[in-house]
Amino acid sequence: MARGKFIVGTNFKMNGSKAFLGDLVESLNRADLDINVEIFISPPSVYIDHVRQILRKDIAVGGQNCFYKSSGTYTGEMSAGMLKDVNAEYVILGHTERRTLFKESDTEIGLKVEHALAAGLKVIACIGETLSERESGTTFHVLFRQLQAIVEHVQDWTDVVIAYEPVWAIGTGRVATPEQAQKVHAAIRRRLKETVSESVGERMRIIYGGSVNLGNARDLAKEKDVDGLFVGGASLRPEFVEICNVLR
Ligand code: G2H
Repeated sequence: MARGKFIVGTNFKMNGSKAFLGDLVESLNRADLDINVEIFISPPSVYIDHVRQILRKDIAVGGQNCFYKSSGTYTGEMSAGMLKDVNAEYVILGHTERRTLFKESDTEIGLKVEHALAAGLKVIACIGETLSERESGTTFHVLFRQLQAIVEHVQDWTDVVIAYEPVWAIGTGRVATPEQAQKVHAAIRRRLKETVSESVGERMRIIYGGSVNLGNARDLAKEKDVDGLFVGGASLRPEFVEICNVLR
């Protein structure tokens, strides 16, 4: 069963400015990019509309978060419909920084995934264990708990991508080894086969994030259950273009 294109996505987090993003977009617009790779970039929300207007159309734009209500008295929040309105195609949900710094629960993330899919966005649903959870042997327990909260809120999985982002690898320079990533991705796939269906598990694109850079991208991408790369820090540097071409 076909799994869809390899994905390379960014999470710019709270970085950049209109000028910086303008330069970055210009370099992507000029780049010779692999047509076999699906690419999306996720600027801070205030820049999404601008970036969408200046960026080449074969690269998608995504949001880094959205709320689970369509509109109303939710100061500071944005809905999935609003992201759609400015032509975002993707939204990142459940990133560890949302879970820890902004206290988002598994349930809240499940609700957000449901809301975003209903609005027609594609969802990058993030799950990941902390270092202490890994060291205490609870990695799979934690990942499957986070995954279950998403499973309970999804009917149609067509527009879902799972991002495995070990918290201990995020922004630390300590990337998971290809073997570590493969082992977890295979386990997530197996779990989806057991809890959702054989075909959803088989077709699900599971991407890896956490200190991805040009030096480790190729080896990670070779693993059979690594269906893409999710890039933070390195996406703000010129090497991002080469990471996009990692399959060449
Ligand atoms: C994890 C990752 C982006 P970085 O958040 O998904 O960031 O590559 O900086 O570890």
